[in-house]
Amino acid sequence: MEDETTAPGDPPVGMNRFQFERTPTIPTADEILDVSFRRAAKKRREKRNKDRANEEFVRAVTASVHDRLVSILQRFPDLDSLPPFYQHMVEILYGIDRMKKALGAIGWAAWHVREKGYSIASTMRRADDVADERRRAVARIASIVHQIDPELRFLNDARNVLRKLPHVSDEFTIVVAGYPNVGKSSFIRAVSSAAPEVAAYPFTTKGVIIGHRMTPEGRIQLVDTPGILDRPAEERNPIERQALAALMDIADVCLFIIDPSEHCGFSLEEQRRLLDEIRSLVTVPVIVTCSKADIVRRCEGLAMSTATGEGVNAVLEALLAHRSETGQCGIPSDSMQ
Ligand SMILES: Nc1nc2c(ncn2[C@@H]2O[C@H](COP(=O)(O)OP(=O)(O)OP(=O)(O)O)[C@@H](O)[C@H]2O)c(=O)[nH]1
Ligand SMILES: [Mg+2]
Repeated sequence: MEDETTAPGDPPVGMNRFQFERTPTIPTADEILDVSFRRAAKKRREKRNKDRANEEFVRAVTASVHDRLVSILQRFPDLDSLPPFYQHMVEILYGIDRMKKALGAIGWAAWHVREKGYSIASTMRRADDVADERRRAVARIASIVHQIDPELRFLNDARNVLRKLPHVSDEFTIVVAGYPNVGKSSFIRAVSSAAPEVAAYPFTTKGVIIGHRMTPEGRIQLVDTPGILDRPAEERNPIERQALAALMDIADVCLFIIDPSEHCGFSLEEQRRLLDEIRSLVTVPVIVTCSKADIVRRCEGLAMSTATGEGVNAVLEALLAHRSETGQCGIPSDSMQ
């Protein structure tokens, strides 16, 4: 589905607006059946010829259930054309194949409901007990739809989680990494031209800050990595490892923040080890900066303080200098020895 409306500050239409946000709630089997039966029953009450009414009831239920199932498929994002970041996320959290299987089951049910429903409807006029045929059709349709209830619930759960993912567009992207409390979010807030988006990654309870900034060359985005780098690589679970890889995948340049004051709770040594790991993970340039320069100056590289604003612009400029290299594999910068 193509989005035609944009709110102020939204990326322009066509720039990977995240499609799960526009996916309606997926009903359960009972919800689909209740609405379809209620509508068809209302029509039946209005008919005088009872035999014709029974047949039309079955046709109406069949059409309604079928169309509702097809509409779920039509309004669900096409997984193969999702931007890579979201494909990654769907894969990490639910599995693309698992999700395709669920969608396939819904297509199967739509087809079977139509086959069964219309086939009973077309022969019921000749049956001895038309009302009995109607009940048979209802039972068949209900049974088919109930069979896919777990798939409907699975897709709705996924939709509820995926629609809350942060908006990540294909603009020039700075991914901000570093241990917790080093000042990642503070930096994104300091350089964002509008109020940063606060979203969530489903694999962490921490709020994600996504910031944007207008520059003469166009808009850039800054993406936070909270709750993923809280522990050494070997202690990270598979979801965290994949999530980190997915985030690094969207980076045009990575900003690694070191807190030399160690107020963040991690020693300089530990922070340097994480820096080495990040460098081995990405093919884009890694810019290193030391935060909290208002407290401690123990940094040979770019020092900054989001508290006083010192050095913040210089860090941003160093990052933007890599804009012309977008799409190329950069050589990790060695701003800190
Ligand atoms: N003095 C001083 N404090 C800072 C500076 N930058 C950040 N802080 C403080 O450090 C703490 C952590 O900052 P955040 O920006 O939340 O750090 P973070 O890296 O986003 O942390 P997580 O989201 O937990 O990973 C906060 O209390 C900030 O106020 C700075 O330049 N100077
Ligand atoms: Mg943060």
